[in-house]
Amino acid sequence: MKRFLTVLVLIAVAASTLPAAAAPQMVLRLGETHVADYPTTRGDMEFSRLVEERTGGRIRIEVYHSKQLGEEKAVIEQVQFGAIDFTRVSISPLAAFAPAFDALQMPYLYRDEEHMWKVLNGPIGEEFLNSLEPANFVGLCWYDSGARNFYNSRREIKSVADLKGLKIRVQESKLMMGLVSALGAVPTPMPFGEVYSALQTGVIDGAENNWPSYFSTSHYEVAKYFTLDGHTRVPEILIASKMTMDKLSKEDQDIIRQAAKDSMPYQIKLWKEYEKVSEEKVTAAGSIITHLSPEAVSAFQKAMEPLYSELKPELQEVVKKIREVQ
Ligand code: BDP
Repeated sequence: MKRFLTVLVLIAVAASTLPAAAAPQMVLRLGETHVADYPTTRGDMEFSRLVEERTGGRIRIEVYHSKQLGEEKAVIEQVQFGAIDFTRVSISPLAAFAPAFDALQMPYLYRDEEHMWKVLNGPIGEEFLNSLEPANFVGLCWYDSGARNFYNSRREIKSVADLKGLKIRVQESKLMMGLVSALGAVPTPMPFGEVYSALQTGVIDGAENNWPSYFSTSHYEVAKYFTLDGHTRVPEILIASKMTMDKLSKEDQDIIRQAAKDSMPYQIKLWKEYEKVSEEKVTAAGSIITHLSPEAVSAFQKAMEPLYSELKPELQEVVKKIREVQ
């Protein structure tokens, strides 16, 4: 018994002298709209894992997925004021806080996916990440979001004319409202989380998104006509609150920036896999997938051209530079 007690005392002493590695010195929060297994959420988790590993556990970033901290617009506002430390969002709602971002999400802007990544990973993308500081954000990295397409519960969309009069939900973005109006449909801005029931009750006829979001939200259950028009590629972005970053040492800021960049290949790989899975699942569930003829695609592009002339001259310059990237 005496020996047993001595051992216990020794264990207690040893435990009390252990380095503090197990207890993080700083716990930060990241808000994410998507569910736990969605590629952006898994990218956030990889970012968090790398930060924890590289700071020896001093900094822990907790990922609150599935809108636990709120819908995108509200979360962006809180990041701006330092109440939430990080978020991963679509650049569409972010453009309300940093209008130049509209230049990166114009319809049919990129020739293809490779072109988009050249732009984002090159000097233009870097400039955009750095441009957020006056708005009190720090841009960290980009994630993949594929291309967005229209879907609805009423009819197959084979041409621009088929969209006429349909009520289409858009993100809380002026540009997206203009885009839907340019096609003769009626834009209805609404938070992401309200779209399923709005489709189900007929408050809206349709929405637009990529394969993974169409699948993961179950929108395919209530809007089975999906047209592959690929009107936009809207990158995802990981941002930090400038207030949070300003509290950290230069070394920790660098660790965070690098960890974000290093989480990109992982997110992009998962994205590709999840795009395929989503396409298979919604097709098996009975969605009607419509491929557009080249003429129909040209008509979509033509209908959206006025959006380019409505852009501010400085953003038209950015668009020109993006198009020049080879
Ligand atoms: C998804 C984005 C998400 C957006 C959502 C939407 O990943 O961040 O909020 O679209 O349409 O593709 O609101």
